[in-house]
Amino acid sequence: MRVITFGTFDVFHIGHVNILERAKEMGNYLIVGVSSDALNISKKGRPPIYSQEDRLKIVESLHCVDEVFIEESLDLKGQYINTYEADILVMGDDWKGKFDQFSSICSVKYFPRTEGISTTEVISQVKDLA
Ligand code: C2G
Repeated sequence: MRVITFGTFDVFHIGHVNILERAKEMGNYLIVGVSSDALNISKKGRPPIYSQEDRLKIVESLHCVDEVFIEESLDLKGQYINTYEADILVMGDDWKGKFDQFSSICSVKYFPRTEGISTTEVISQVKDLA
């Protein structure tokens, strides 16, 4: 089974590893769409800390990840699912319900987020230490 997931994966942390490992357990081939810098600015109103090239390289280096690409737009999700012939779409439950429309082309699963960590919290903790 081919699994696809999406994310920014900025300031890579244990919550990211956990969802990617859980996604891989759903099948045998994991494809990850890494949000472009421009998409991150439009979603979060700020540029990511790490560039899209670096974030792509970090995610690609994980042994649970088989293939990566840059996610240019949230609106292309259906197209990405078809292009990469994904059987299952996995997302964290902060996106719960948001991608249910794709259940006509693949199975859609939401996993609980890892508690107590987020890129925003890490950035703010580092700022406090500086
Ligand atoms: N995540 C998690 N636990 C955390 C933090 C993140 O399980 N503590 C999951 C999110 O739910 C998401 C993935 O890790 O499934 C990537 O998180 P982000 O980098 O924050 O991705 P996001 O900016 O939400 O982009 O098309 C969808 C977007 O590209 C998702």
